[in-house]
Amino acid sequence: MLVLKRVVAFMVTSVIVLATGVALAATGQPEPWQLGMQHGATPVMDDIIWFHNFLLWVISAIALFVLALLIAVVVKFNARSNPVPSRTTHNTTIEVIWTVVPVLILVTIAVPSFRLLFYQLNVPKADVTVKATGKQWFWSYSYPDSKFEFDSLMVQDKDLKPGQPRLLSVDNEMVVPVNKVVRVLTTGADVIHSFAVPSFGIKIDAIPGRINETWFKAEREGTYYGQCSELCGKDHAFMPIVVHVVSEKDYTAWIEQAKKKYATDDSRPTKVAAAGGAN
Ligand SMILES: [Cu+2]
Repeated sequence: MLVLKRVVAFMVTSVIVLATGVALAATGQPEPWQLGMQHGATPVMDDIIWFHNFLLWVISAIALFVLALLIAVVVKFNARSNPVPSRTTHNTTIEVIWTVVPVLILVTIAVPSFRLLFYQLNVPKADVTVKATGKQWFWSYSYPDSKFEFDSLMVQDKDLKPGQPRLLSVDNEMVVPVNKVVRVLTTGADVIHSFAVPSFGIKIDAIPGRINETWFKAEREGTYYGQCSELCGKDHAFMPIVVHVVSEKDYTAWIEQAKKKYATDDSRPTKVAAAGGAN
């Protein structure tokens, strides 16, 4: 009985979620018992969620229609209730309908699908550029406009502070301003990784020897979590991505502070070169 109750509760929740198109997770990270996708924080993700829900309605209607046809066939045309079967082999009207209707359905799906694809792939003029380099097994973020780079490593279980989600928190977060177009360049330093943040609707391979490009515009401040999404070795599961979206003012302050914190010592390579030359 308990199992039945749970199943019914699950189905009722599913129907409510499907009917309203509401994703339960609004925090930029996965949640226990989450149904649907993580809440969108960018216009691209909002469109992806819309498209997903739209397709769910289409496919549910098709599945129910086919189920109804099957039941009608089973009930009306079994050997007992229909002992003398019809010898009809062709019906032009029905043949035209079952060709044209699927074509119309596919066109209805293709239009928003291609529109979304172009929206994702056309990178608008960027306000901020961040290069994410996948390494075994952590990410490095570089801000070419401000000329600094830093590593972002997962916080180990024993070092977690209250409120930090396990396996998703990092020591140095990537920080970006709210409501600005952020261009993300990705590359790999060793093997193929993949930079993915579900709430932003981005997932793009980070491939050694080439630069990939995607973009997002976060419309709400907050902390958004993602993970490497290309199997890249033994610690693939332990190289999370954390993007902290802050106000323009906080972003400027962070940039100033980060420039000092992550400053690379330009004099060092020169010294090494000089030392090498002396020998
Ligand atoms: Cu990886």
